[in-house]
Amino acid sequence: MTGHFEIDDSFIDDQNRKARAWIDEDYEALARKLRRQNVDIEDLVKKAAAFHVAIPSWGVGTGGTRFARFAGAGEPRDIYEKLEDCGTIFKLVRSTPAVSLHIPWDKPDDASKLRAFAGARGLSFDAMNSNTFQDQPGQTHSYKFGSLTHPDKFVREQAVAHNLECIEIGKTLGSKAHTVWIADGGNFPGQQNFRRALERYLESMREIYAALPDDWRVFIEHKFYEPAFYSTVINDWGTSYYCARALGPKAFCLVDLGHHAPNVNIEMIVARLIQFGKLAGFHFNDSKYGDDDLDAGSIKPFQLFLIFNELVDAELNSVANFNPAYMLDQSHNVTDPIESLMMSAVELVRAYVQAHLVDRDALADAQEQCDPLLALATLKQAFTTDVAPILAVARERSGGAIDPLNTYRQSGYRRRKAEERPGKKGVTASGIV
Ligand code: RM4
Ligand code: MN
Ligand code: MN
Repeated sequence: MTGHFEIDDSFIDDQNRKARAWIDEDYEALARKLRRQNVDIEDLVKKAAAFHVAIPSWGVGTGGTRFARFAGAGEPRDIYEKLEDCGTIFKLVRSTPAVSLHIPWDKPDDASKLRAFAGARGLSFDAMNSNTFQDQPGQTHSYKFGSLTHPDKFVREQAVAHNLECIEIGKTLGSKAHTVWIADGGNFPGQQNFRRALERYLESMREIYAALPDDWRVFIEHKFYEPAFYSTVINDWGTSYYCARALGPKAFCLVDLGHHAPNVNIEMIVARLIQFGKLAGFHFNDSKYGDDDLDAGSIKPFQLFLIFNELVDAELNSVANFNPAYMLDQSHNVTDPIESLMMSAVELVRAYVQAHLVDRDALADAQEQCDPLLALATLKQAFTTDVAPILAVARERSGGAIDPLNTYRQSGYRRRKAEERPGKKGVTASGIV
């Protein structure tokens, strides 16, 4: 892979020099404003620099809908090229040092080699993800009617074995968690016995749980519909919580923002899972209608902030068992995936820093005094503060770009990759990612 185009550190420095004038001015102005609120801007820069979110390996390829997929120029053609792109994102935004792998989409031929390749780019591996929602070439049993909950025990065994294989690969990669999302459910009333399906799920998950190394966690990901349109087996956070409890202390509940009905109070679900010590972490994305997999913060930035408000509250209170894994899970159908992932990572750091700006004493007072208006105003004050200079300075100090989008575009990275990676052009088959 040597000889492939990479964005040079000196190029980033050059671009940063051009942004110097405005960044210094804006940073100083914000520092003064925050000082009036008794906030030290340097503390927030440290918080911003410490926030990390994992990139999904499947996110750097162009996504699609069930109608079509329009391949982008210079798309990565294998996991090594995907890691090159993840390395580029990391280089520019600095908040994305880990990659979450989907198996078998990104099954490595040699996991040790892949780990070394990632390590050379400063990358490590976050949670593994299994795939029992598609059939693979040569597979013995079909998942058409389910996987871990299928009526046929041979199908269930095959699905369990696949999850064990993911854990094995993850051990070599240095991963410490395994995420299980199943597509199991029913399209028609009566198709599935609800209780029996959940019993089978637990039986299968117990086998997966038993294979977890001591220092691993397993994440249960709920979803209320799709691809099954009438019912899903792990449909909501309550079911997920019940299963995590039933499985044991290494099982936690993952919240994918797109896996809820519109208008559901997700921040409250997050608070509940924190309180019960069972929050695994997130698949961040945004949506208007369903599991749209749009870029984080693109539709409901206030909701994102309110979620981080709960997370920061837990962080500041050192809540037990609070160790959320942050991941993106998006499908980039019409944008350059690298650009979308960089901007999404930035949106998460923004929400995180803004949540740290909430005057928590004032908020607690307003709550105790039964003053809803002041409570909201306290949150809004943090949410409406433009923290962009903090994010830019945090990136710059850790070697990243003050303006990642512009730096990326100026670098010509995508054009160079289009030359290096020929062969994927025009309209191809539909596909989720
Ligand atoms: C699902 C779910 C999983 C993701 C797949 C591709 O809706 O979000 O996390 O792995 O899509
Ligand atoms: Mn997800
Ligand atoms: Mn999803």
